[in-house]
Amino acid sequence: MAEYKLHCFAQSGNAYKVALYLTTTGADWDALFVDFFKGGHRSEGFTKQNEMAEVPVLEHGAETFSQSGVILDYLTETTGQYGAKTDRDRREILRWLLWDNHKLTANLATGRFMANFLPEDKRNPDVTNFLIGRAKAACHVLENRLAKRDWIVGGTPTIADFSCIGYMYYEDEIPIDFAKFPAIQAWKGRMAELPNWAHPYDMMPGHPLS
Ligand SMILES: N[C@@H](CCC(=O)N[C@@H](CS)C(=O)NCC(=O)O)C(=O)O
Repeated sequence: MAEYKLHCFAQSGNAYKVALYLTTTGADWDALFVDFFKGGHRSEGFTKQNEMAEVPVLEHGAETFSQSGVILDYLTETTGQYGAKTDRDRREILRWLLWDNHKLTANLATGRFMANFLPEDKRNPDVTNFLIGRAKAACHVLENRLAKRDWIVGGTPTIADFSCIGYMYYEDEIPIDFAKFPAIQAWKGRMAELPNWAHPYDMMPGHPLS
């Protein structure tokens, strides 16, 4: 049995943040499929592990964690990789994790969901446009940050990068012109050079949707 078990599905950028971390650090991990589109995250078995009914969930020995930011923080302790080197950087990483969850991922993920996965008769273009507008504003913030530096915090990749990259490789499913964000595009290229990088659809189960 693998050391880490990640409850995930291929369309989940939040799960990808952790899956990519586990993969590039060479951790021994297995993906446990959550059938999200059939309500698997709301099942009794799943909510016993995570009362928030959200993917991802990580199991490690007797410990179970949810919230990708918390999981990434935990993994920096167990693997010793991609964490902060100073107290100042630790706070900077936390600042970007909070921002990512609130402004970047929240809007990118929900806008993408509305545009691609919600049944067509339930889609509301006004809501989608609002979310994508918010996501674009967040992308401008990230673009400005990355225009003068290779990584979000410090001089090497950290879990802040793993968090913010979560949805970036699903670009074909997000109605944003990413060509207008050259620093983000270059950073995605650098992340894709990390060991064993793969696209989320090739890293986690459940693609294509059946
Ligand atoms: N802040 C959470 C967000 C997790 C999240 O929203 N996951 C999605 C799947 S990508 C989910 O399970 N959503 C369930 C729902 O909104 O009902 C994290 O970083 O783990």
